[in-house]
Amino acid sequence: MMDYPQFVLPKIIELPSEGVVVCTSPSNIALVKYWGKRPVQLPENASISFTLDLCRTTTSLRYKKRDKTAVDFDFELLFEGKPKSDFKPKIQSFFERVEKYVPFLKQYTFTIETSNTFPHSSGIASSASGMSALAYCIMQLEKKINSEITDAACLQKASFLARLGSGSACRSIEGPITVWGKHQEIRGSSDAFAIKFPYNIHHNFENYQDTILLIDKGEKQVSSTVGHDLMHGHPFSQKRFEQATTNITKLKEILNSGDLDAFIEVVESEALTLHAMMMTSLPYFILMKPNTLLVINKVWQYRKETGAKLCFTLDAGANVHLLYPNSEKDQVLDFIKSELVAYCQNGQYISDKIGLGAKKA
Ligand code: 2P0
Repeated sequence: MMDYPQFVLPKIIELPSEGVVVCTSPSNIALVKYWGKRPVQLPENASISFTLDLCRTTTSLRYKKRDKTAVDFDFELLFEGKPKSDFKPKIQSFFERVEKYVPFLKQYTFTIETSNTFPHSSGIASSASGMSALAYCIMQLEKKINSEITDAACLQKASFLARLGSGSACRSIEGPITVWGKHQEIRGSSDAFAIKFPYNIHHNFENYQDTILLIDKGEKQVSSTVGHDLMHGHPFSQKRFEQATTNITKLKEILNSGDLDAFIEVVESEALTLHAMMMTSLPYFILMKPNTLLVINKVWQYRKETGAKLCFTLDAGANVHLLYPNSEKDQVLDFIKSELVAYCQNGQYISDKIGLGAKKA
């Protein structure tokens, strides 16, 4: 039986012969983290994230109809203008996974050109922006084939496809806040795709800021695939998945009430728990660097002294995301420049904020 029949393209009448679609999609930062999955690309717990605005991937998908349908996919990949063969396997397996939902892929020769607004190997999740941008491009092509698809269905299918490329990517299609994973208290939530947070969001979160401190740009010690895998047989995994579920319930309330102290508590606890899971798996990893800890302590000290609502979160790496309300922007940026830049590699940081997701470029 076919899984998710609602995402299978109805009979194809006519295919456009050639053209190009260009899309751009942002990264996102999880507040409640996705860490642990089961086949195929289904999360062990629901996660919720801020969609970012400026950290983006722009992808152009050039398509040309082949003379006859072949058994293989035919695509070329250019990253920042140059051929990039090491990205090909990931796209090959993405195509294999999504083909049954977008069965026209083998009928085209594709040239995929992609570039990021953020530095390569900066530790910013390029799989989230990259896979969501590609999925969104594919849906722009599907729209030309299936003009009856509604905008809402198109967004949902883009998220569904993006998930099959990289789990967190499904949360980048829409914004400002998305939820991925079935959760009893989030209406319409699903393991198969992310949805826009379907409740009222307090104005405290409008234009919420995320300044990303680039602490260490070294190669990732643990790929996300390995990382997720470490949650199988992990001594604390079940408790962790339950905790994430409870934290989503808490955040649902916090996003509505605007209680920033409660927000800080959930978000920082989630970040440290994610790293605690890695420190307590076998094999074990420490992905924070000394400067990560120094920054965290500075943030706590600043908060204590000023009462600011600044907090941190972490991805599966050493970089620190600083989250704070737009109303505190000037003071926090002064603090970052005077106290935190010294801990960043080459003094690098990226000022981003909450954003609205993928779009045509
Ligand atoms: C997240 N991360 O929720 C968590 C927190 C990193 C830390 O999702 O294997 O690249 O492609 O599904 O999405 C990173 O993992 O993993 C991730 P795959 P993905 O954002």
